Amino acid sequence: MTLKLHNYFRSSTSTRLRAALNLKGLAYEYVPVHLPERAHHADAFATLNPQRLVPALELDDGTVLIQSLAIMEWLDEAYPDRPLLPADPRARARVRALGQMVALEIHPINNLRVLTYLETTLGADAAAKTAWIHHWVDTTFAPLEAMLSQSPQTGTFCHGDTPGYADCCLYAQMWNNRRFGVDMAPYPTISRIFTALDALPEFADAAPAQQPDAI
Ligand SMILES: N[C@@H](CCC(=O)N[C@@H](CS)C(=O)NCC(=O)O)C(=O)O
Repeated sequence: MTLKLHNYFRSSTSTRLRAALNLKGLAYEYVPVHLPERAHHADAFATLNPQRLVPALELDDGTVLIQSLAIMEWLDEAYPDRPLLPADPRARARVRALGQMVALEIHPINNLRVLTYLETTLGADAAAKTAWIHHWVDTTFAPLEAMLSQSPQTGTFCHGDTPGYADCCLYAQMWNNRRFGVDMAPYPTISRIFTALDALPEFADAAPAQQPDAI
């Protein structure tokens, strides 16, 4: 199966999916979609994803999968080897919760189109946008740090010593945090997990700076 990943180097939803594909050992063709040039608003891209968001994963029969979390779940179903989610239902619920804290509570509020709306429609300046981003990261990173630091289920990674679904979400968010200067001092467990993930080629190769369209 040939997989074509329509994505952008700096997009954290793209980074999370690149890490997931790498963890599963699946090769893919990298198709850059230049978000600042609004390539995702071109009609050609809208035929792939009517939502005009990256990533989109195109399969060799023309099927296009969208929504990174749905795609990650599909990857586990289509390629059961090297699962992103653990087998035990309670463990799966914990891992989904950790990943979705980042993917559903931080990312959508700090997404490019939200920041653009804040600036162009509501008149927010750069400092206000940065304060917004930090606020919404901190709002979820504080409970995430508490959950990870207090649970015996946390290991080298978010859940035990095998990286997976939640780690893909966390790793990607950390690059946004760095870009926008989020202070990580209050989050030692998250920082430790990020360092462990970044030491793995599956994650390091998914990092924004390593992508062909990185600037
Ligand atoms: N929930 C979607 C979110 C996709 C998404 O918002 N992607 C961002 C990049 S990280 C995007 O395309 N933003 C374009 C924009 O905001 O205009 C997913 O997980 O795939």
